[in-house]
Amino acid sequence: MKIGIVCYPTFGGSGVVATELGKALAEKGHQVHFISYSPPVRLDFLSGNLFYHEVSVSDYPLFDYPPYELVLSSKLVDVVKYEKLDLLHVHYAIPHASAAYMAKQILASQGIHIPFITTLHGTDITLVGKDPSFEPVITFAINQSDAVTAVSESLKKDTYINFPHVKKDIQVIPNFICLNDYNLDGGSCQKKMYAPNGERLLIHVSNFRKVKRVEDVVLIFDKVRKVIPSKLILVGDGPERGNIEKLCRELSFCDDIKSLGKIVNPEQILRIADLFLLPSETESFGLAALEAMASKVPVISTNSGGLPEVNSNGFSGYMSNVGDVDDMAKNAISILKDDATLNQFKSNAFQQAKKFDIAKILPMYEDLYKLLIG
Ligand code: GMT
Repeated sequence: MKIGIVCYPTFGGSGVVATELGKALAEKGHQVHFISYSPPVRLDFLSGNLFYHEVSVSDYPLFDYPPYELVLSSKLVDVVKYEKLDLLHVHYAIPHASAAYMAKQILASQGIHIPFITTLHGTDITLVGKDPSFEPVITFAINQSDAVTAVSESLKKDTYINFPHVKKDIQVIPNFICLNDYNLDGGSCQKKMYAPNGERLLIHVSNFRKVKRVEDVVLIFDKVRKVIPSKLILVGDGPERGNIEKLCRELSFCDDIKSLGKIVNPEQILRIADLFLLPSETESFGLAALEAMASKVPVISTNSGGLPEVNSNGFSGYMSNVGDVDDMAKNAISILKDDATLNQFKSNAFQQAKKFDIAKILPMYEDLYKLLIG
């Protein structure tokens, strides 16, 4: 099949899922064309059947708000026509679904018929998408998609609640990881750099948006370190990073926290961690938690959104109510308290991650593609 994938090229989960999906499809022999405004960060190679098409937005002074959606639509028309694509798969509804709809109509007027799939990822529905100014367009674009998928049951439910006029049947296809990419051997020298005296290593990876509640990560860590010698690694960047680093500098245990910024392949640092902290206000899925579990790292998370579909309470980690840092710290300590318990949770986390191996999830997308192409 010849598939066009539209995504955000950034470190966010939707771009990561789209890129990993495209790479896996290409490996299976499909031809995949990524269309975005810069190369997706996880697109670390191109091959005979993996292509990238850049959407460039004109900076004409009249445009206070550059019309990205229009140039994306035009690019889609161009790529579908000249690369003879069979279907488009757009990740994140805003503005990709409406751009795909526009492209589809333009192509239809030229006698070319192409289906498009919209995959809903989370904030396009739960945060950004709830803004009433987006509602009519998102509802329309979802209803006009040839197929719609959501990354969790929770997100599917939220879509019908937040967008009451959405009539489309939504199929849940969970996010995935490619377990083969997780090289779990080694790392002991690297671990010594961050935990020189054998301390436990806690880690948080996110885009440092308010929804991630990174200050709760620091509060949990403070409670844990008072009971068990530990260090904290923060990975990622975003609007809250400055505030968090300021908070850390004011704390007496500032030296126990390292903020590393963005890392393209987080598994390189996850493999040395003992515990992953994800105290988010909401997560449609929590890909970062799954990446941690694939690295044999148990997860302390909230129980909001789709997290209960990913983290198994008492098995791969624990879940608490949003903001209950006391409970999250208590659970963290119970996992870290001795090697036998920690090793059991590490092994469980890996077992849980296996449920989301790409080998199980990829055929779901392929079947959907086949159905639409007919
Ligand atoms: O978490 C973010 O803020 C980024 C966002 C995105 O669109 O890239 O992530 C969302 O999609 C991920 C991939 O499907 C999910 O794993 C995340 O849970 C989801 N984020 C939220 O729902 C807050």
